[in-house]
Amino acid sequence: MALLTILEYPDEHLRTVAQPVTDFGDQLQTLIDDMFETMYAAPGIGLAGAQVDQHLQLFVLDVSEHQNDPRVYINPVWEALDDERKQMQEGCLSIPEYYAEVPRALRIKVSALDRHGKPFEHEADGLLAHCIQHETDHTKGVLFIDYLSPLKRERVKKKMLKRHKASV
Ligand code: GNR
Ligand code: NI
Repeated sequence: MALLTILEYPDEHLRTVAQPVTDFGDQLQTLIDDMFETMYAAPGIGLAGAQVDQHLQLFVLDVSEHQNDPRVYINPVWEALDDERKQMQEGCLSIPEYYAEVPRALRIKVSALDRHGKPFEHEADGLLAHCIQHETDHTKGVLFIDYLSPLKRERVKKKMLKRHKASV
């Protein structure tokens, strides 16, 4: 297993629209294992391919209290089950140390493939639903700060550029 490098905003690669996964071979299995290791080490509750510069429609997540419920979603699609939305404080491993309230669908149904290409679907609410929407956004090159005002987004960008300069 290996720890992967997580891209940080405003890295333009985070804006890449991911391709569907079609090959469920060894390379994909290694990528998934490495993504779990990277997510748990960060630590984070989710990690999308785009964040480790792999522009495939996939993400891993684990929202359990004891980090013992690893899940993989490949070629995911979700739909809201009703009109109810909820604000939740979000963070992103690609935008370290910045948190903001983001409104998202409260209850969703998600359909995806597992790591062997087998379809599954389930309903989700609360943190899991937020996380699935956040991760699916990554597969489209969308970041949670895109839902904030342009002014706030500009402040985040400045803060991140300063941070990257400081770490050189
Ligand atoms: O670790 C993470 N926490 C989090 C909190 C609220 C909503 C979404 C997330 S996902 C984030 C990890 C990450 O950046 N995934 O893309
Ligand atoms: Ni993220």
